[in-house]
Amino acid sequence: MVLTTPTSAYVALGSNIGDREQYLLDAIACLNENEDVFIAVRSSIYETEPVGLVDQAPFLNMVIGVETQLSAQELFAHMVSIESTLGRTRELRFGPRTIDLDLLLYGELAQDNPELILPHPRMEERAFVLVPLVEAMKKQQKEQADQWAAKLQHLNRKEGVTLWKKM
Ligand code: PH2
Ligand code: MG
Ligand code: MG
Repeated sequence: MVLTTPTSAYVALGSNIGDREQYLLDAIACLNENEDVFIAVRSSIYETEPVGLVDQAPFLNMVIGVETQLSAQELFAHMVSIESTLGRTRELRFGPRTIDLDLLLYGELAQDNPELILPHPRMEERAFVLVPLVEAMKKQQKEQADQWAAKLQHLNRKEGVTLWKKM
């Protein structure tokens, strides 16, 4: 067995169909089922107004931090398979979904692979990502949290993100 130092990665979760909280919790449980993924930290759950396609139900969003031995590609593939297990269909870009799992950060990795761009290309514009990300990071990597908190400060649209369940 090859043991390598695990990488810290951050995953954003979102749901706006059905039992939204249960989808978030089921997705975390599925991620945790992989023996090479350890859930290190989770943010609170936020209720958020839809962004992009605004005529749809409000989302629940949260961010978790994981420690993983998987490569970014492997982790991403695992996330996509969880989405389909939990009934995600892709009819409309930015449209309603039972569960959406987005890989935000994988260690320091920056890559432009069109299949998986890292860091996530739209995260800096999205308060529904940055608010829970900063909360999760603060529990773990204070310095990195400050850096993202500064980006959140610069965001004009911070409204529409409400604490829904404190964790
Ligand atoms: N996800 C989208 C599009 N719009 N809006 C909110 N509030 N939360 C989301 O997770 C979200 C969205 C595409 O992934
Ligand atoms: Mg998304
Ligand atoms: Mg997605």
